[in-house]
Amino acid sequence: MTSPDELLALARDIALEAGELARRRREEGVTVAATKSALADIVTEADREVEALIRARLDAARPGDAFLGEESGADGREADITWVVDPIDGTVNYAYGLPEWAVSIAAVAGSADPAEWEALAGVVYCPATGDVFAASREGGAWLGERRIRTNAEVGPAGGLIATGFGYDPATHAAALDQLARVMPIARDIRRAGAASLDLAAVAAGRHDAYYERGLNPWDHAAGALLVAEAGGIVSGAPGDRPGKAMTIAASPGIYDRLVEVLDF
Ligand code: LIP
Repeated sequence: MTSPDELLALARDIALEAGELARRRREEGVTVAATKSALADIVTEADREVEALIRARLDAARPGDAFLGEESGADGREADITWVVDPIDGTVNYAYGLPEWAVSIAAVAGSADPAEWEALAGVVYCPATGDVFAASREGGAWLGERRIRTNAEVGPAGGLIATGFGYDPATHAAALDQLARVMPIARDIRRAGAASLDLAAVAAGRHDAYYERGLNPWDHAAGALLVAEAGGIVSGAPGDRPGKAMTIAASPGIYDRLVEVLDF
């Protein structure tokens, strides 16, 4: 069986190549190819091209593995390892020319079901900043060569808490009600627009917590491993795995308070 660190080395190499392609396409100008689940949910030609590159590199290196990508879906293979990929997480930021977008690649044991998989390795690469966040199971979480950990404690002013809003306008009223309940425990709120980078920020102590409803497996597969390996707590609703219903990632010093105000 390939070790998590070997899977991580492959994921990192591919993420760097994919991120460079995405960065070049951004400089050349971005074309929206289609909308998906809602008018605001766009896919660019670069999303599709970058995912095709990642898929080709993984197929060449590990032809027996399975694949689940945001743009091309699941290949339906039965395999010991499944690669869960968001080629450009933060697509809207990418299309507008904002820097908060990332290549997110994770390797999981078992199926591509967040309720069942065991995350083994994950990389979140932000070409705009050069930040390479990486984690392997029981290997810790890293930013470049530096080991990262969630914040040891949350100050008296409250937590720096990130969140996001889904593409479906029908979900926004409930999300705003939830945000109103969170504000009393927050020093401030951040909304960066890329779940993988929000999760990486929790792992690196740049956020105290992050929560969002409606995430897809590829949005959180790598970032959730980063947070867990950095000493944070990752869940869906309490006792559940992260998923569509809810994703929560927090330093231990604020997790319980956040769960309480989210009021499941
Ligand atoms: C995005 C997430 C973000 C969420 C957006 C969207 P995409 O993923 O990273 O956190 O708020 O609605 O789901 O579509 O850019 O890959």
